[in-house]
Amino acid sequence: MRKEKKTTDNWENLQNFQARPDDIVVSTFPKAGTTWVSYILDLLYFGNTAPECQTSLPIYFRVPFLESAFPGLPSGVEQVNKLPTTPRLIKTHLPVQLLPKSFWEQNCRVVYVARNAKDNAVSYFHFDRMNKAEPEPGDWNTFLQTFMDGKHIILFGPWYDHVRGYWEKKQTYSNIHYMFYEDMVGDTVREFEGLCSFLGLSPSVEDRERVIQGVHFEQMKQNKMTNYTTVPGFDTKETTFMRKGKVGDWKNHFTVAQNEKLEERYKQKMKNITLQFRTEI
Ligand code: PPS
Repeated sequence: MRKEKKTTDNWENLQNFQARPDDIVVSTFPKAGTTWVSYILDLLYFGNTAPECQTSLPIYFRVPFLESAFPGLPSGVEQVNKLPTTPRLIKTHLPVQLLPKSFWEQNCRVVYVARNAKDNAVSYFHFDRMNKAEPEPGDWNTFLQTFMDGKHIILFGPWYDHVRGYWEKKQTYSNIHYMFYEDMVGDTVREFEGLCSFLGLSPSVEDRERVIQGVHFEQMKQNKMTNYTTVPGFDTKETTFMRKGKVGDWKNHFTVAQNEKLEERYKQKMKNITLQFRTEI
């Protein structure tokens, strides 16, 4: 809530953000694979031209979080405005209707990553346990209830509306590339190729290998520039940002009753849509 308050203080600035046509937006509901795709993009565009950044600048400075407004740090908008790179890679969790309109006017490319609701909820729960800048998430059952009710994070709205909003936008705005976390885990190479094709990039065999190796879960978990261990507000004693990186961990968390309840809610909220998720691979 505290973070949301700061973001709303900066709301006008955010909504008036001036996009450039070559900006690339990475949009997700939190914990759906933002850092993974951000790092793929960063390596693709700047792995060769700015290799020193790979060892000195954490990913959250290279791909700023647009709506962020943390005390003592420049806002996300200020950080993006100061980015020296072309293209600018920009992270957001804003739901489609709150994304600054300039991105649409400039016909910017948007890479959206969606993750199945069950694993997304589990990942978010552990993240909230670790993130001391946010209120405690309570126990798993309490957390899951607020997540299912769509009340967990007001600014980004319910998971259902988020994934649905970008899916529906894609029907009329062709510059959205809609990806699934489960597909990325299942076949990283194929998803990487699809992303390159959307971006109009044809990396050399060596570059392709370098990116694919570099973005492997274990590599990113060890890499201080991508594993978020440099963030002071994260208490990593019990869990870490790069936690498991798996599809289906929800099975280790949900009771049968919790699963039935989510399935029921899911059916109501996700009817009349062609969007399909896999909860195991
Ligand atoms: S955030 O805070 O919204 O930016 O978090 P986000 O990066 O979207 O999501 C974090 C989850 O993504 C997993 N992750 C990965 N999985 C597989 N492979 C790679 N390379 C990878 N990088 C990040 C990370 O482990 C979090 O998921 P969980 O399930 O908690 O492990």
